[in-house]
Amino acid sequence: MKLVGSYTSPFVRKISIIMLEKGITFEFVNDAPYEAQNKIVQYNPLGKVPALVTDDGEVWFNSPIIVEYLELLGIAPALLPRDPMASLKVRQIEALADGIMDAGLVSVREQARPAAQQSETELLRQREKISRSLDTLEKYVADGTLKADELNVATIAVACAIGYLNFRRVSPGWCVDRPKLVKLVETLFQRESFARTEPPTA
Ligand SMILES: N[C@@H](CCC(=O)N[C@@H](CS)C(=O)NCC(=O)O)C(=O)O
Repeated sequence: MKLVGSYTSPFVRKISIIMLEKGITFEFVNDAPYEAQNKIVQYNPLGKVPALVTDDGEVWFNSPIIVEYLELLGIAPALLPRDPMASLKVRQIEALADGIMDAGLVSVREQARPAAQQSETELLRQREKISRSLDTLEKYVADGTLKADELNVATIAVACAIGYLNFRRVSPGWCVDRPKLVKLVETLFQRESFARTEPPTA
């Protein structure tokens, strides 16, 4: 299998981690969606990463769809519960984590524009999305919906989203007053799959 993506994308990291945890061998095709000459549209007309190319040449894109495909392969460990409603709840938290990644990405793109063109209103909207979502996640850890010792699509996505906030220094004070969430992500960050997919600093 081939995973098309960039090393800095949190969505790509989520998929890389899932494949590493399942022991699926894959070739990483490094391409940068924001660079002019990228070839990502060959795989995904939206020009977004990740895209997964199977050994049969079938292409899957949008990370939740790729997750679904990987789970369908039936390779342990299962990262979604077998019960459909329990699975949907895990997917809902994945969607929340993906939304944090989206908001982080919009913030980074906005801040990359010339200072005079940046919108403080837009940056504030994105910061508020992130803050509300993190508060919700803190509650999920407090009430046991999310567990630090449980490896599933939700905990992986949450740790990837927060890893991206740390990497891009978006909402740098995110850990203040969210001690349970801090503990959860620190537990996940200790895994080899997370260490191996840390975004490059240079
Ligand atoms: N919902 C998509 C989001 C993917 C996404 O936004 N990826 C970013 C990189 S982190 C991208 O490729 N952006 C390029 C663009 O928007 O043109 C997913 O889950 O795969």
